[in-house]
Amino acid sequence: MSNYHIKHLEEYWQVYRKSVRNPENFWEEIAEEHFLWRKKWDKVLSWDFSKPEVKWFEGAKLNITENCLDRHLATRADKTAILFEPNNPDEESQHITYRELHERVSRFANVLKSQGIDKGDRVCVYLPMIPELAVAILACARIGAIHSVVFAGFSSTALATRINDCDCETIICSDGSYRGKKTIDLKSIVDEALESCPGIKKSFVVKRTHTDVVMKEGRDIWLQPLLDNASPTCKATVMDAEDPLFVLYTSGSTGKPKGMVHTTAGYMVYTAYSFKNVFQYRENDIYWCTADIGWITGHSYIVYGPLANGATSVMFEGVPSYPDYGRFWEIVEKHKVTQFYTAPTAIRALAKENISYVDKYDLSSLKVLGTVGEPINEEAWHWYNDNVGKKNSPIADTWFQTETGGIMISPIPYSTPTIPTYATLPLPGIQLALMDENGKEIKGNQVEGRLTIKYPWPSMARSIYGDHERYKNTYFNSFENMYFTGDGALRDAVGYYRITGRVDDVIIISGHNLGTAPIEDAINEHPAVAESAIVGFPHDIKGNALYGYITLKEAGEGRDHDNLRKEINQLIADRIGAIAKLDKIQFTQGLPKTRSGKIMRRILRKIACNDTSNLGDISTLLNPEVVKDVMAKAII
Ligand code: 6R9
Repeated sequence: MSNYHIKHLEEYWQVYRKSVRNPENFWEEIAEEHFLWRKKWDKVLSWDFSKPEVKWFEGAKLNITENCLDRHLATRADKTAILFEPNNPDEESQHITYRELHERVSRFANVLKSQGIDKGDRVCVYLPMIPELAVAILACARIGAIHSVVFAGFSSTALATRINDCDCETIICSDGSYRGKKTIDLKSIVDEALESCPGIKKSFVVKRTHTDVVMKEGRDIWLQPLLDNASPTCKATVMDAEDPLFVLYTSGSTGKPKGMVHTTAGYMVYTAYSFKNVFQYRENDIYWCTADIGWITGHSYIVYGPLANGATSVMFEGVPSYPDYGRFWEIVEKHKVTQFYTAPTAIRALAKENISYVDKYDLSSLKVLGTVGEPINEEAWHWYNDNVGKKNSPIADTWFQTETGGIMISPIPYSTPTIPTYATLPLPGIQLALMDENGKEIKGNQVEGRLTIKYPWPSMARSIYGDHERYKNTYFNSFENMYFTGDGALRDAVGYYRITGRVDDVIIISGHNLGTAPIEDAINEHPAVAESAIVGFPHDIKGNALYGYITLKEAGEGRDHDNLRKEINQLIADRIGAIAKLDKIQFTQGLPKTRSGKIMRRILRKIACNDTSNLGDISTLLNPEVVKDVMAKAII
């Protein structure tokens, strides 16, 4: 028997040790017991990080949708698979059962097939968070087409770049989307993008907002009539373990976005296993991840991981602030959500608002909380723990990347300890190492370095679409025989990991390496501070000095800025040391963020260095107006 579901600390260590002693054995047992294979593998793993080449479950045949859908029909046909919560709270929620989802995916898959889409073809999916998004990607997977989801908040330029990079001939989009009070004209964004995408032959359009759209003859097709006429059953295409399942773009700070290629069997096994353990998932739970499916978190932990476990996964179309800041909590109460998984940026935004928005609702159904995407600062962690979890729901601070496919470092709620700002422990099968600048592993505890992974895990990306050389250079050239994450981390006296931020963001002051996360964490402790971002700028004596961009809570508005500056620097001196004091502090209305909520320090660094002629790739920027404002008021 494999230890598929870890239940206490001792068991964690036991499982972890076993997974490291013999990784192949460990994953093989899990794959054997918990999935449906058309044919089992000939070899569990072959790998060579110098190429790099990694193959899991070679020779196996399967279809991931048979694992996410068909397999559940015998016992869970009437169970809700996707619980759709619309943007407008007055519109009814939809409970889509496994039987219905199976049928909808099959119809959609038949439509794609009848339109000439084949195994290996790339299909761009540009849809809001409506059930058709999940259905569309599963339909692709059903027939072996490779989906490439582009977050439906991206601009036409960002969309076009991704369509062209991935050689897509098909796009699935919608007439429009709802986001809070706004209705967005998605179709015209697509039309604009397609002007520079000569490769696109067909565009399938889902009706959501009933907005007037222009349908281009010969290219644009309404989807619904096709679905109505399609057969409700569709034989799944048998895939090889290493056949690509999807491409998902991660924005590099410069240059082209990278289309990470994920393959079938390993991705399925790892996302299913990590979902089950990190969220301590049990049969009747109602699990909700607030991410967008256009992000790896949504792929792995709204769609594939939960459905592979036969779970009920909530899919929310709207935003946390509509109709008011209580919306998340209203949904938790309404559906008796048991696991709630969100991002630090959302937590900080909600913590800024009146606590009555939280207190109004009954959150007693919650058992596990999760966070992902950025380092969570201590204050936000406590706010989440106290007000949402009522000190009763462990917080899984989950660290992972588009490239890793699944969660790599996280507490296992109810089994391993949680510590504010710490992602804590690697999941079973994940072998971490911290490296110094000279490429030497830093052993022992109470050390800090570059976070790397020294052994393959099943859900790792296999390549960058169309550019394997770039894949090698970006991830495998920094340290021999290791995958380099690009993040810095520290391992404390006990061996728990804390992510200190992107290594690119590290600031060297008088010879000391300072990660951004711990300093921002100290700043955010100040009662007047809502959020902060620090960057370095050149300094004659220290080499670099620190520039802080700080947004204030309502309580801080109207306070004397010079006093605030002193208090904040005092806090930093107390918590970290005088070396980390800020030379310049600019109070701003907001911070530039990516659309998945990450602070773009790269732009702030350019502003601090008075070098704003070329801000690099800003196609994923959420709030361009903030950049202008920050630039106008920069302290140079
Ligand atoms: C899942 C996701 C990956 C980068 C990653 C790191 C940061 C993610 C984090 C975290 C600290 C956490 N990150 N989770 N930093 N603590 N719990 O976010 O994927 O969009 O590819 O970003 O996000 O810097 O390297 P992706």
